[in-house]
Amino acid sequence: MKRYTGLIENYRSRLPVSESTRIISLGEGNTPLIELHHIPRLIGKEVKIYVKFEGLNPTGSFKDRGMTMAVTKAVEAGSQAIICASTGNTSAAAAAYAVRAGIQAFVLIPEGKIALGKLAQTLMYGAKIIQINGNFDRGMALVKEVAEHAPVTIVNSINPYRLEGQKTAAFEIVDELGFAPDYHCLPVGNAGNITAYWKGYKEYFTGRVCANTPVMCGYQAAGAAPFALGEMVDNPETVATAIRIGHPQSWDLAWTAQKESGGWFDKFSDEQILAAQKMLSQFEGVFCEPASAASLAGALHDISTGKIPEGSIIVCTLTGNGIKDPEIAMQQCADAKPVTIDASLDAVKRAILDHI
Ligand code: AN7
Repeated sequence: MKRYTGLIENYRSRLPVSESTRIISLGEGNTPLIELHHIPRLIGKEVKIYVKFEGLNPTGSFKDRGMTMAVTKAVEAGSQAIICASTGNTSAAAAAYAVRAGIQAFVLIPEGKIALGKLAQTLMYGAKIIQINGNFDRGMALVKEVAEHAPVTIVNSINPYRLEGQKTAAFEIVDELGFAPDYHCLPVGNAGNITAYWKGYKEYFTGRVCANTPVMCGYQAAGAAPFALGEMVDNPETVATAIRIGHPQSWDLAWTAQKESGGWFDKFSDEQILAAQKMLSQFEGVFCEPASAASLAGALHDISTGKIPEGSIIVCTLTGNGIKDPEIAMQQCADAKPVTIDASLDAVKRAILDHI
């Protein structure tokens, strides 16, 4: 039996590590690619939709792919501390991998705009949390400035090793399907991930005769949609706090991915995003966080209009786990409060029979 020991070991030859590099890993990657069985039938379209469930990474999001690489390289370079600005998931991943490496993590987060699970994780891992009374974009600007004045390595996706790690998700998809999907749909915030996937697909097919890369589709929340609008947004707002970002860091790289792949950006309302999140849970048994569901919201919209034609094979990346944001989940199910009954056989029997 071959033990799975993380994505760096798995894709060593395609990543910037040497024989002597000490790998900082929590066994990230190798996440399931789940074919949706019910939703295509519900919408009455002949399409194959797979979801790449990145919520099953060690800290519950795709950020672990980038963080194993970024922290491995930071440690290799002798760094004693890492820093990031974050809407929540990056801070949780940075905190966990810092502990693993035995170094210090500092995280800047927008006060009151972090999902509860992400804050709880980051506290548990013991990172130094710095809350600011400003949004992610302001935090990111501050992190870039402070890194010039203090001995800390930035582990946001402007760190190129983050994208190196994240590109492995595309490798896994092609390895598993045996080919690339026709369309790849992603939620977009800073646009590091869509950039990394595109890099991964291109690298996978370099030098091969039947190069077949997907059309990249990037979906944003309507209130935080700089790519869909074609300009930066100063006061981004969305219930999907993970992608509450108005000044994306990978602006040029993501436009290149869009153009080279023949793809597009679009935006969807919070209601559409939340509806997709609930649909995935209630029809497929897959619970992702709100931001992640933007990928499916966009795919379903573009399938319904025919922009994504019938017969297509589509992959949607579900970037984070639904358990990260229990408050939104409870709001989503406000009209499905559990009933409380007598602790007797009779009452339990009645409660069951009422539902059959
Ligand atoms: C669940 O944690 O930016 O387009 O600071 O957590 O690569 O930025 C999170 C981003 C999508 C957007 N889905 O990815 C952070 C942060 C989830 C996320 C995105 C994020 P990018």
